[in-house]
Amino acid sequence: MAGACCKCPVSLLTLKRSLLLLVAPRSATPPGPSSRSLTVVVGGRPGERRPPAAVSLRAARPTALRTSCSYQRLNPAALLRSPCQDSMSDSLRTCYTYLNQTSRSFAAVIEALDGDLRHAVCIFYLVLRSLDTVEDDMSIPLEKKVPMLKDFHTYLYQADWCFTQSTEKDRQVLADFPTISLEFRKLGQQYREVISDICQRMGSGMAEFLEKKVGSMKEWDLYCHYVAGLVGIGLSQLFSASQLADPEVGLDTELANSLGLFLQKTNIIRDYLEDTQQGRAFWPQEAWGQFADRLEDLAKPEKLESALSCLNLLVTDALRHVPDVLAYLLRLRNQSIFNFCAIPQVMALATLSACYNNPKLFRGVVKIRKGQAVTLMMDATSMEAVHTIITQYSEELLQKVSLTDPSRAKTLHILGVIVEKSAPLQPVLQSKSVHLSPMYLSAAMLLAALSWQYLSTTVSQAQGTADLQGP
Ligand code: D61
Ligand code: MG
Repeated sequence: MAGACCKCPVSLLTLKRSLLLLVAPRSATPPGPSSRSLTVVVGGRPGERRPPAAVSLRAARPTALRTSCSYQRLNPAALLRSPCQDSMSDSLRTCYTYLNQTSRSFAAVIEALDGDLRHAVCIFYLVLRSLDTVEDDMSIPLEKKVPMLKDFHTYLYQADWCFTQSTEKDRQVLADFPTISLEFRKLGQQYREVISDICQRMGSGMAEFLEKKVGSMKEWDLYCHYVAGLVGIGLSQLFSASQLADPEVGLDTELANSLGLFLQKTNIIRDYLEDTQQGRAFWPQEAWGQFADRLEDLAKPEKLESALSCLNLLVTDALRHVPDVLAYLLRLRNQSIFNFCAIPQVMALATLSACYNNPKLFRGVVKIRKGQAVTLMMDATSMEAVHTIITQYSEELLQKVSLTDPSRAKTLHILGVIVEKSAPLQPVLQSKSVHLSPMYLSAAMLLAALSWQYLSTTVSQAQGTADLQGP
């Protein structure tokens, strides 16, 4: 097992403190135009350096996953303890500064990871953020960008490679790439191999999509696989390499891919307006082509009904990944890895629920409330809690499904599957009388409501078809 870097007991508490800092208001510059992080709640990735007090460089002792619903409460006395600091090289410290500057969504959960996995994931993030900065930079001509993306993995072993001409918000990671690649080369071989392999595959995938649009739904899955599914796959291999997760976690690439697809699709759906205003198109043509001649037309007020149908179709497609996410989380045994994986996923579900059937998505930014985000981040630390959260959002979504939505039957079906998977059968009968928890009862009632709605929808659709076909 990967050893702890120092002896101070760092637990969920540390993460929760970091998360509170994460959502605390700060005077960062507004997110840059291409920012696609998971911080629907608090804006995008900050454009300016985080104050040193908010940068929490802490190591953690590996912790087994909590299995009960007994939530750890914040202990005010513990808040007064000073966080332990690693003995870190200047270059590694700089990497953590870059992590905090470039990721508001993932920095806190990465910093709370146990043992040497923390550094590996931090460097993995920075390498891929650098690659993505090249992909997003519209000022680099295609004939230069394509080979850069394809060769990027080789720069990891060129000590002085850097790129100083980027115009992107995160250009510093490219300008100071030697600091990142130095720390990469210090990682264990088992980590370096994973990072380099994913970097190579993502770079080629990005290059492939520079020259073509996202057409079919299959191509949507493929693009999201390259830019986010591969992150899930690489992370899972890093977890297993650290021995903080079982080998099967790293081997099951389908489940790992789904975690990334769920996050990326959510961001692509949410960022419709920002992306189209900048001439970027990530919504698949197979979806929007059913409702409009041009993707930008969905933002026209007279197209609202079509726009909502298209939006709901894409949300329904993204929800397909939730059962895999649950199956993946069930395999995790380490608390820090569980938090790292579960928190972004529940935030994404909350975002999807806020976006579903929401006309505001075509006029501006859809946000989930700050308080809602804090609750999610604090709570999503056990499988039971994740089940409860998912059931609640399924219920919220169910209430929004309109009778006339073309994807209604599909949406109800996938919500039914999700709720079923979120309400595992009570394994133990606690006394002679059968005791069912409120969570179980609520899920069962929701499932019954879903089945009823689903059946009525499919029956009325069948009748509609029969009517059309005549006797
Ligand atoms: C568990 C925990 C975190 C996970 C995961 C499983 C599976 C996948 C991911 C995180 C990746 C989620 C990507 C969602 C955010 N999308 C982007 O940042 C887009 O760029 C994708 C390519 C770069 C990926 C960099 C990355 C992100 C998160 C990480 C990570 C690497 C490494 C470790 C942990 C988390 C987006 O970026 C635009 C922008 O934000 O400027 C884009 O260009 O579409
Ligand atoms: Mg990108």
